Amino acid sequence: MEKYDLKALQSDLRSELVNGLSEESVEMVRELMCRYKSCPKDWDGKETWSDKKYSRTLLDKGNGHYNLMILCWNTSQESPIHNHPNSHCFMKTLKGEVFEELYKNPEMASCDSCSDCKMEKIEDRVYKLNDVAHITDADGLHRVGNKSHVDGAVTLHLYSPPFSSCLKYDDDTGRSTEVPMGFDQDFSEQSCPRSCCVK
Ligand code: CSS
Ligand code: FE2
Repeated sequence: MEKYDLKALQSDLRSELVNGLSEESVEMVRELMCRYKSCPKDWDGKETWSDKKYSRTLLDKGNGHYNLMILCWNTSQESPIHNHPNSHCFMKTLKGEVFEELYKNPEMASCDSCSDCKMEKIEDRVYKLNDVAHITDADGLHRVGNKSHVDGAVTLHLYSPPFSSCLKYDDDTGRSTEVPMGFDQDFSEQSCPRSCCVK
């Protein structure tokens, strides 16, 4: 059987999301990301590691319908609690293991009087090699990170529609601040816009 590598996944994502993500295509995207089994040579040269913050490397702009990217989480690095504005977030573990803390979205809370509420955690989750997660703001907000003091972790993310800033939330007050989200590397120009030949 022909190997289902990252190029094949990118090509299938292009086809599946040619008109953007619909509710019906959510399961298909999840299945495609599950079907792909992590192989480090597929993203050879696309990892980058920082001591300051997890890094973000853009692989594909999906004709404007989504962003596909690789995140490298150095030891003990984590994100703030954040949202994914009006977007679907799919995350697959390519290397190591990442944790996810899921929080209630204060925007969905019924308590109007409360503008200073500690963020309420709903669940702790762990995503091992090849696991795929999916979240929208309706499910909640999350913090993602790498608890290991020894090993880095690598994750593959698909956001549809794409976004270039998100809200981060203060743990103690629930107050949000808009933060721009840049890329440390961009390989998207190397992806052919046609689904037949993603490089
Ligand atoms: N949303 C974060 C990563 S955790 S899903 C980001 O894209 O930087
Ligand atoms: Fe996230």
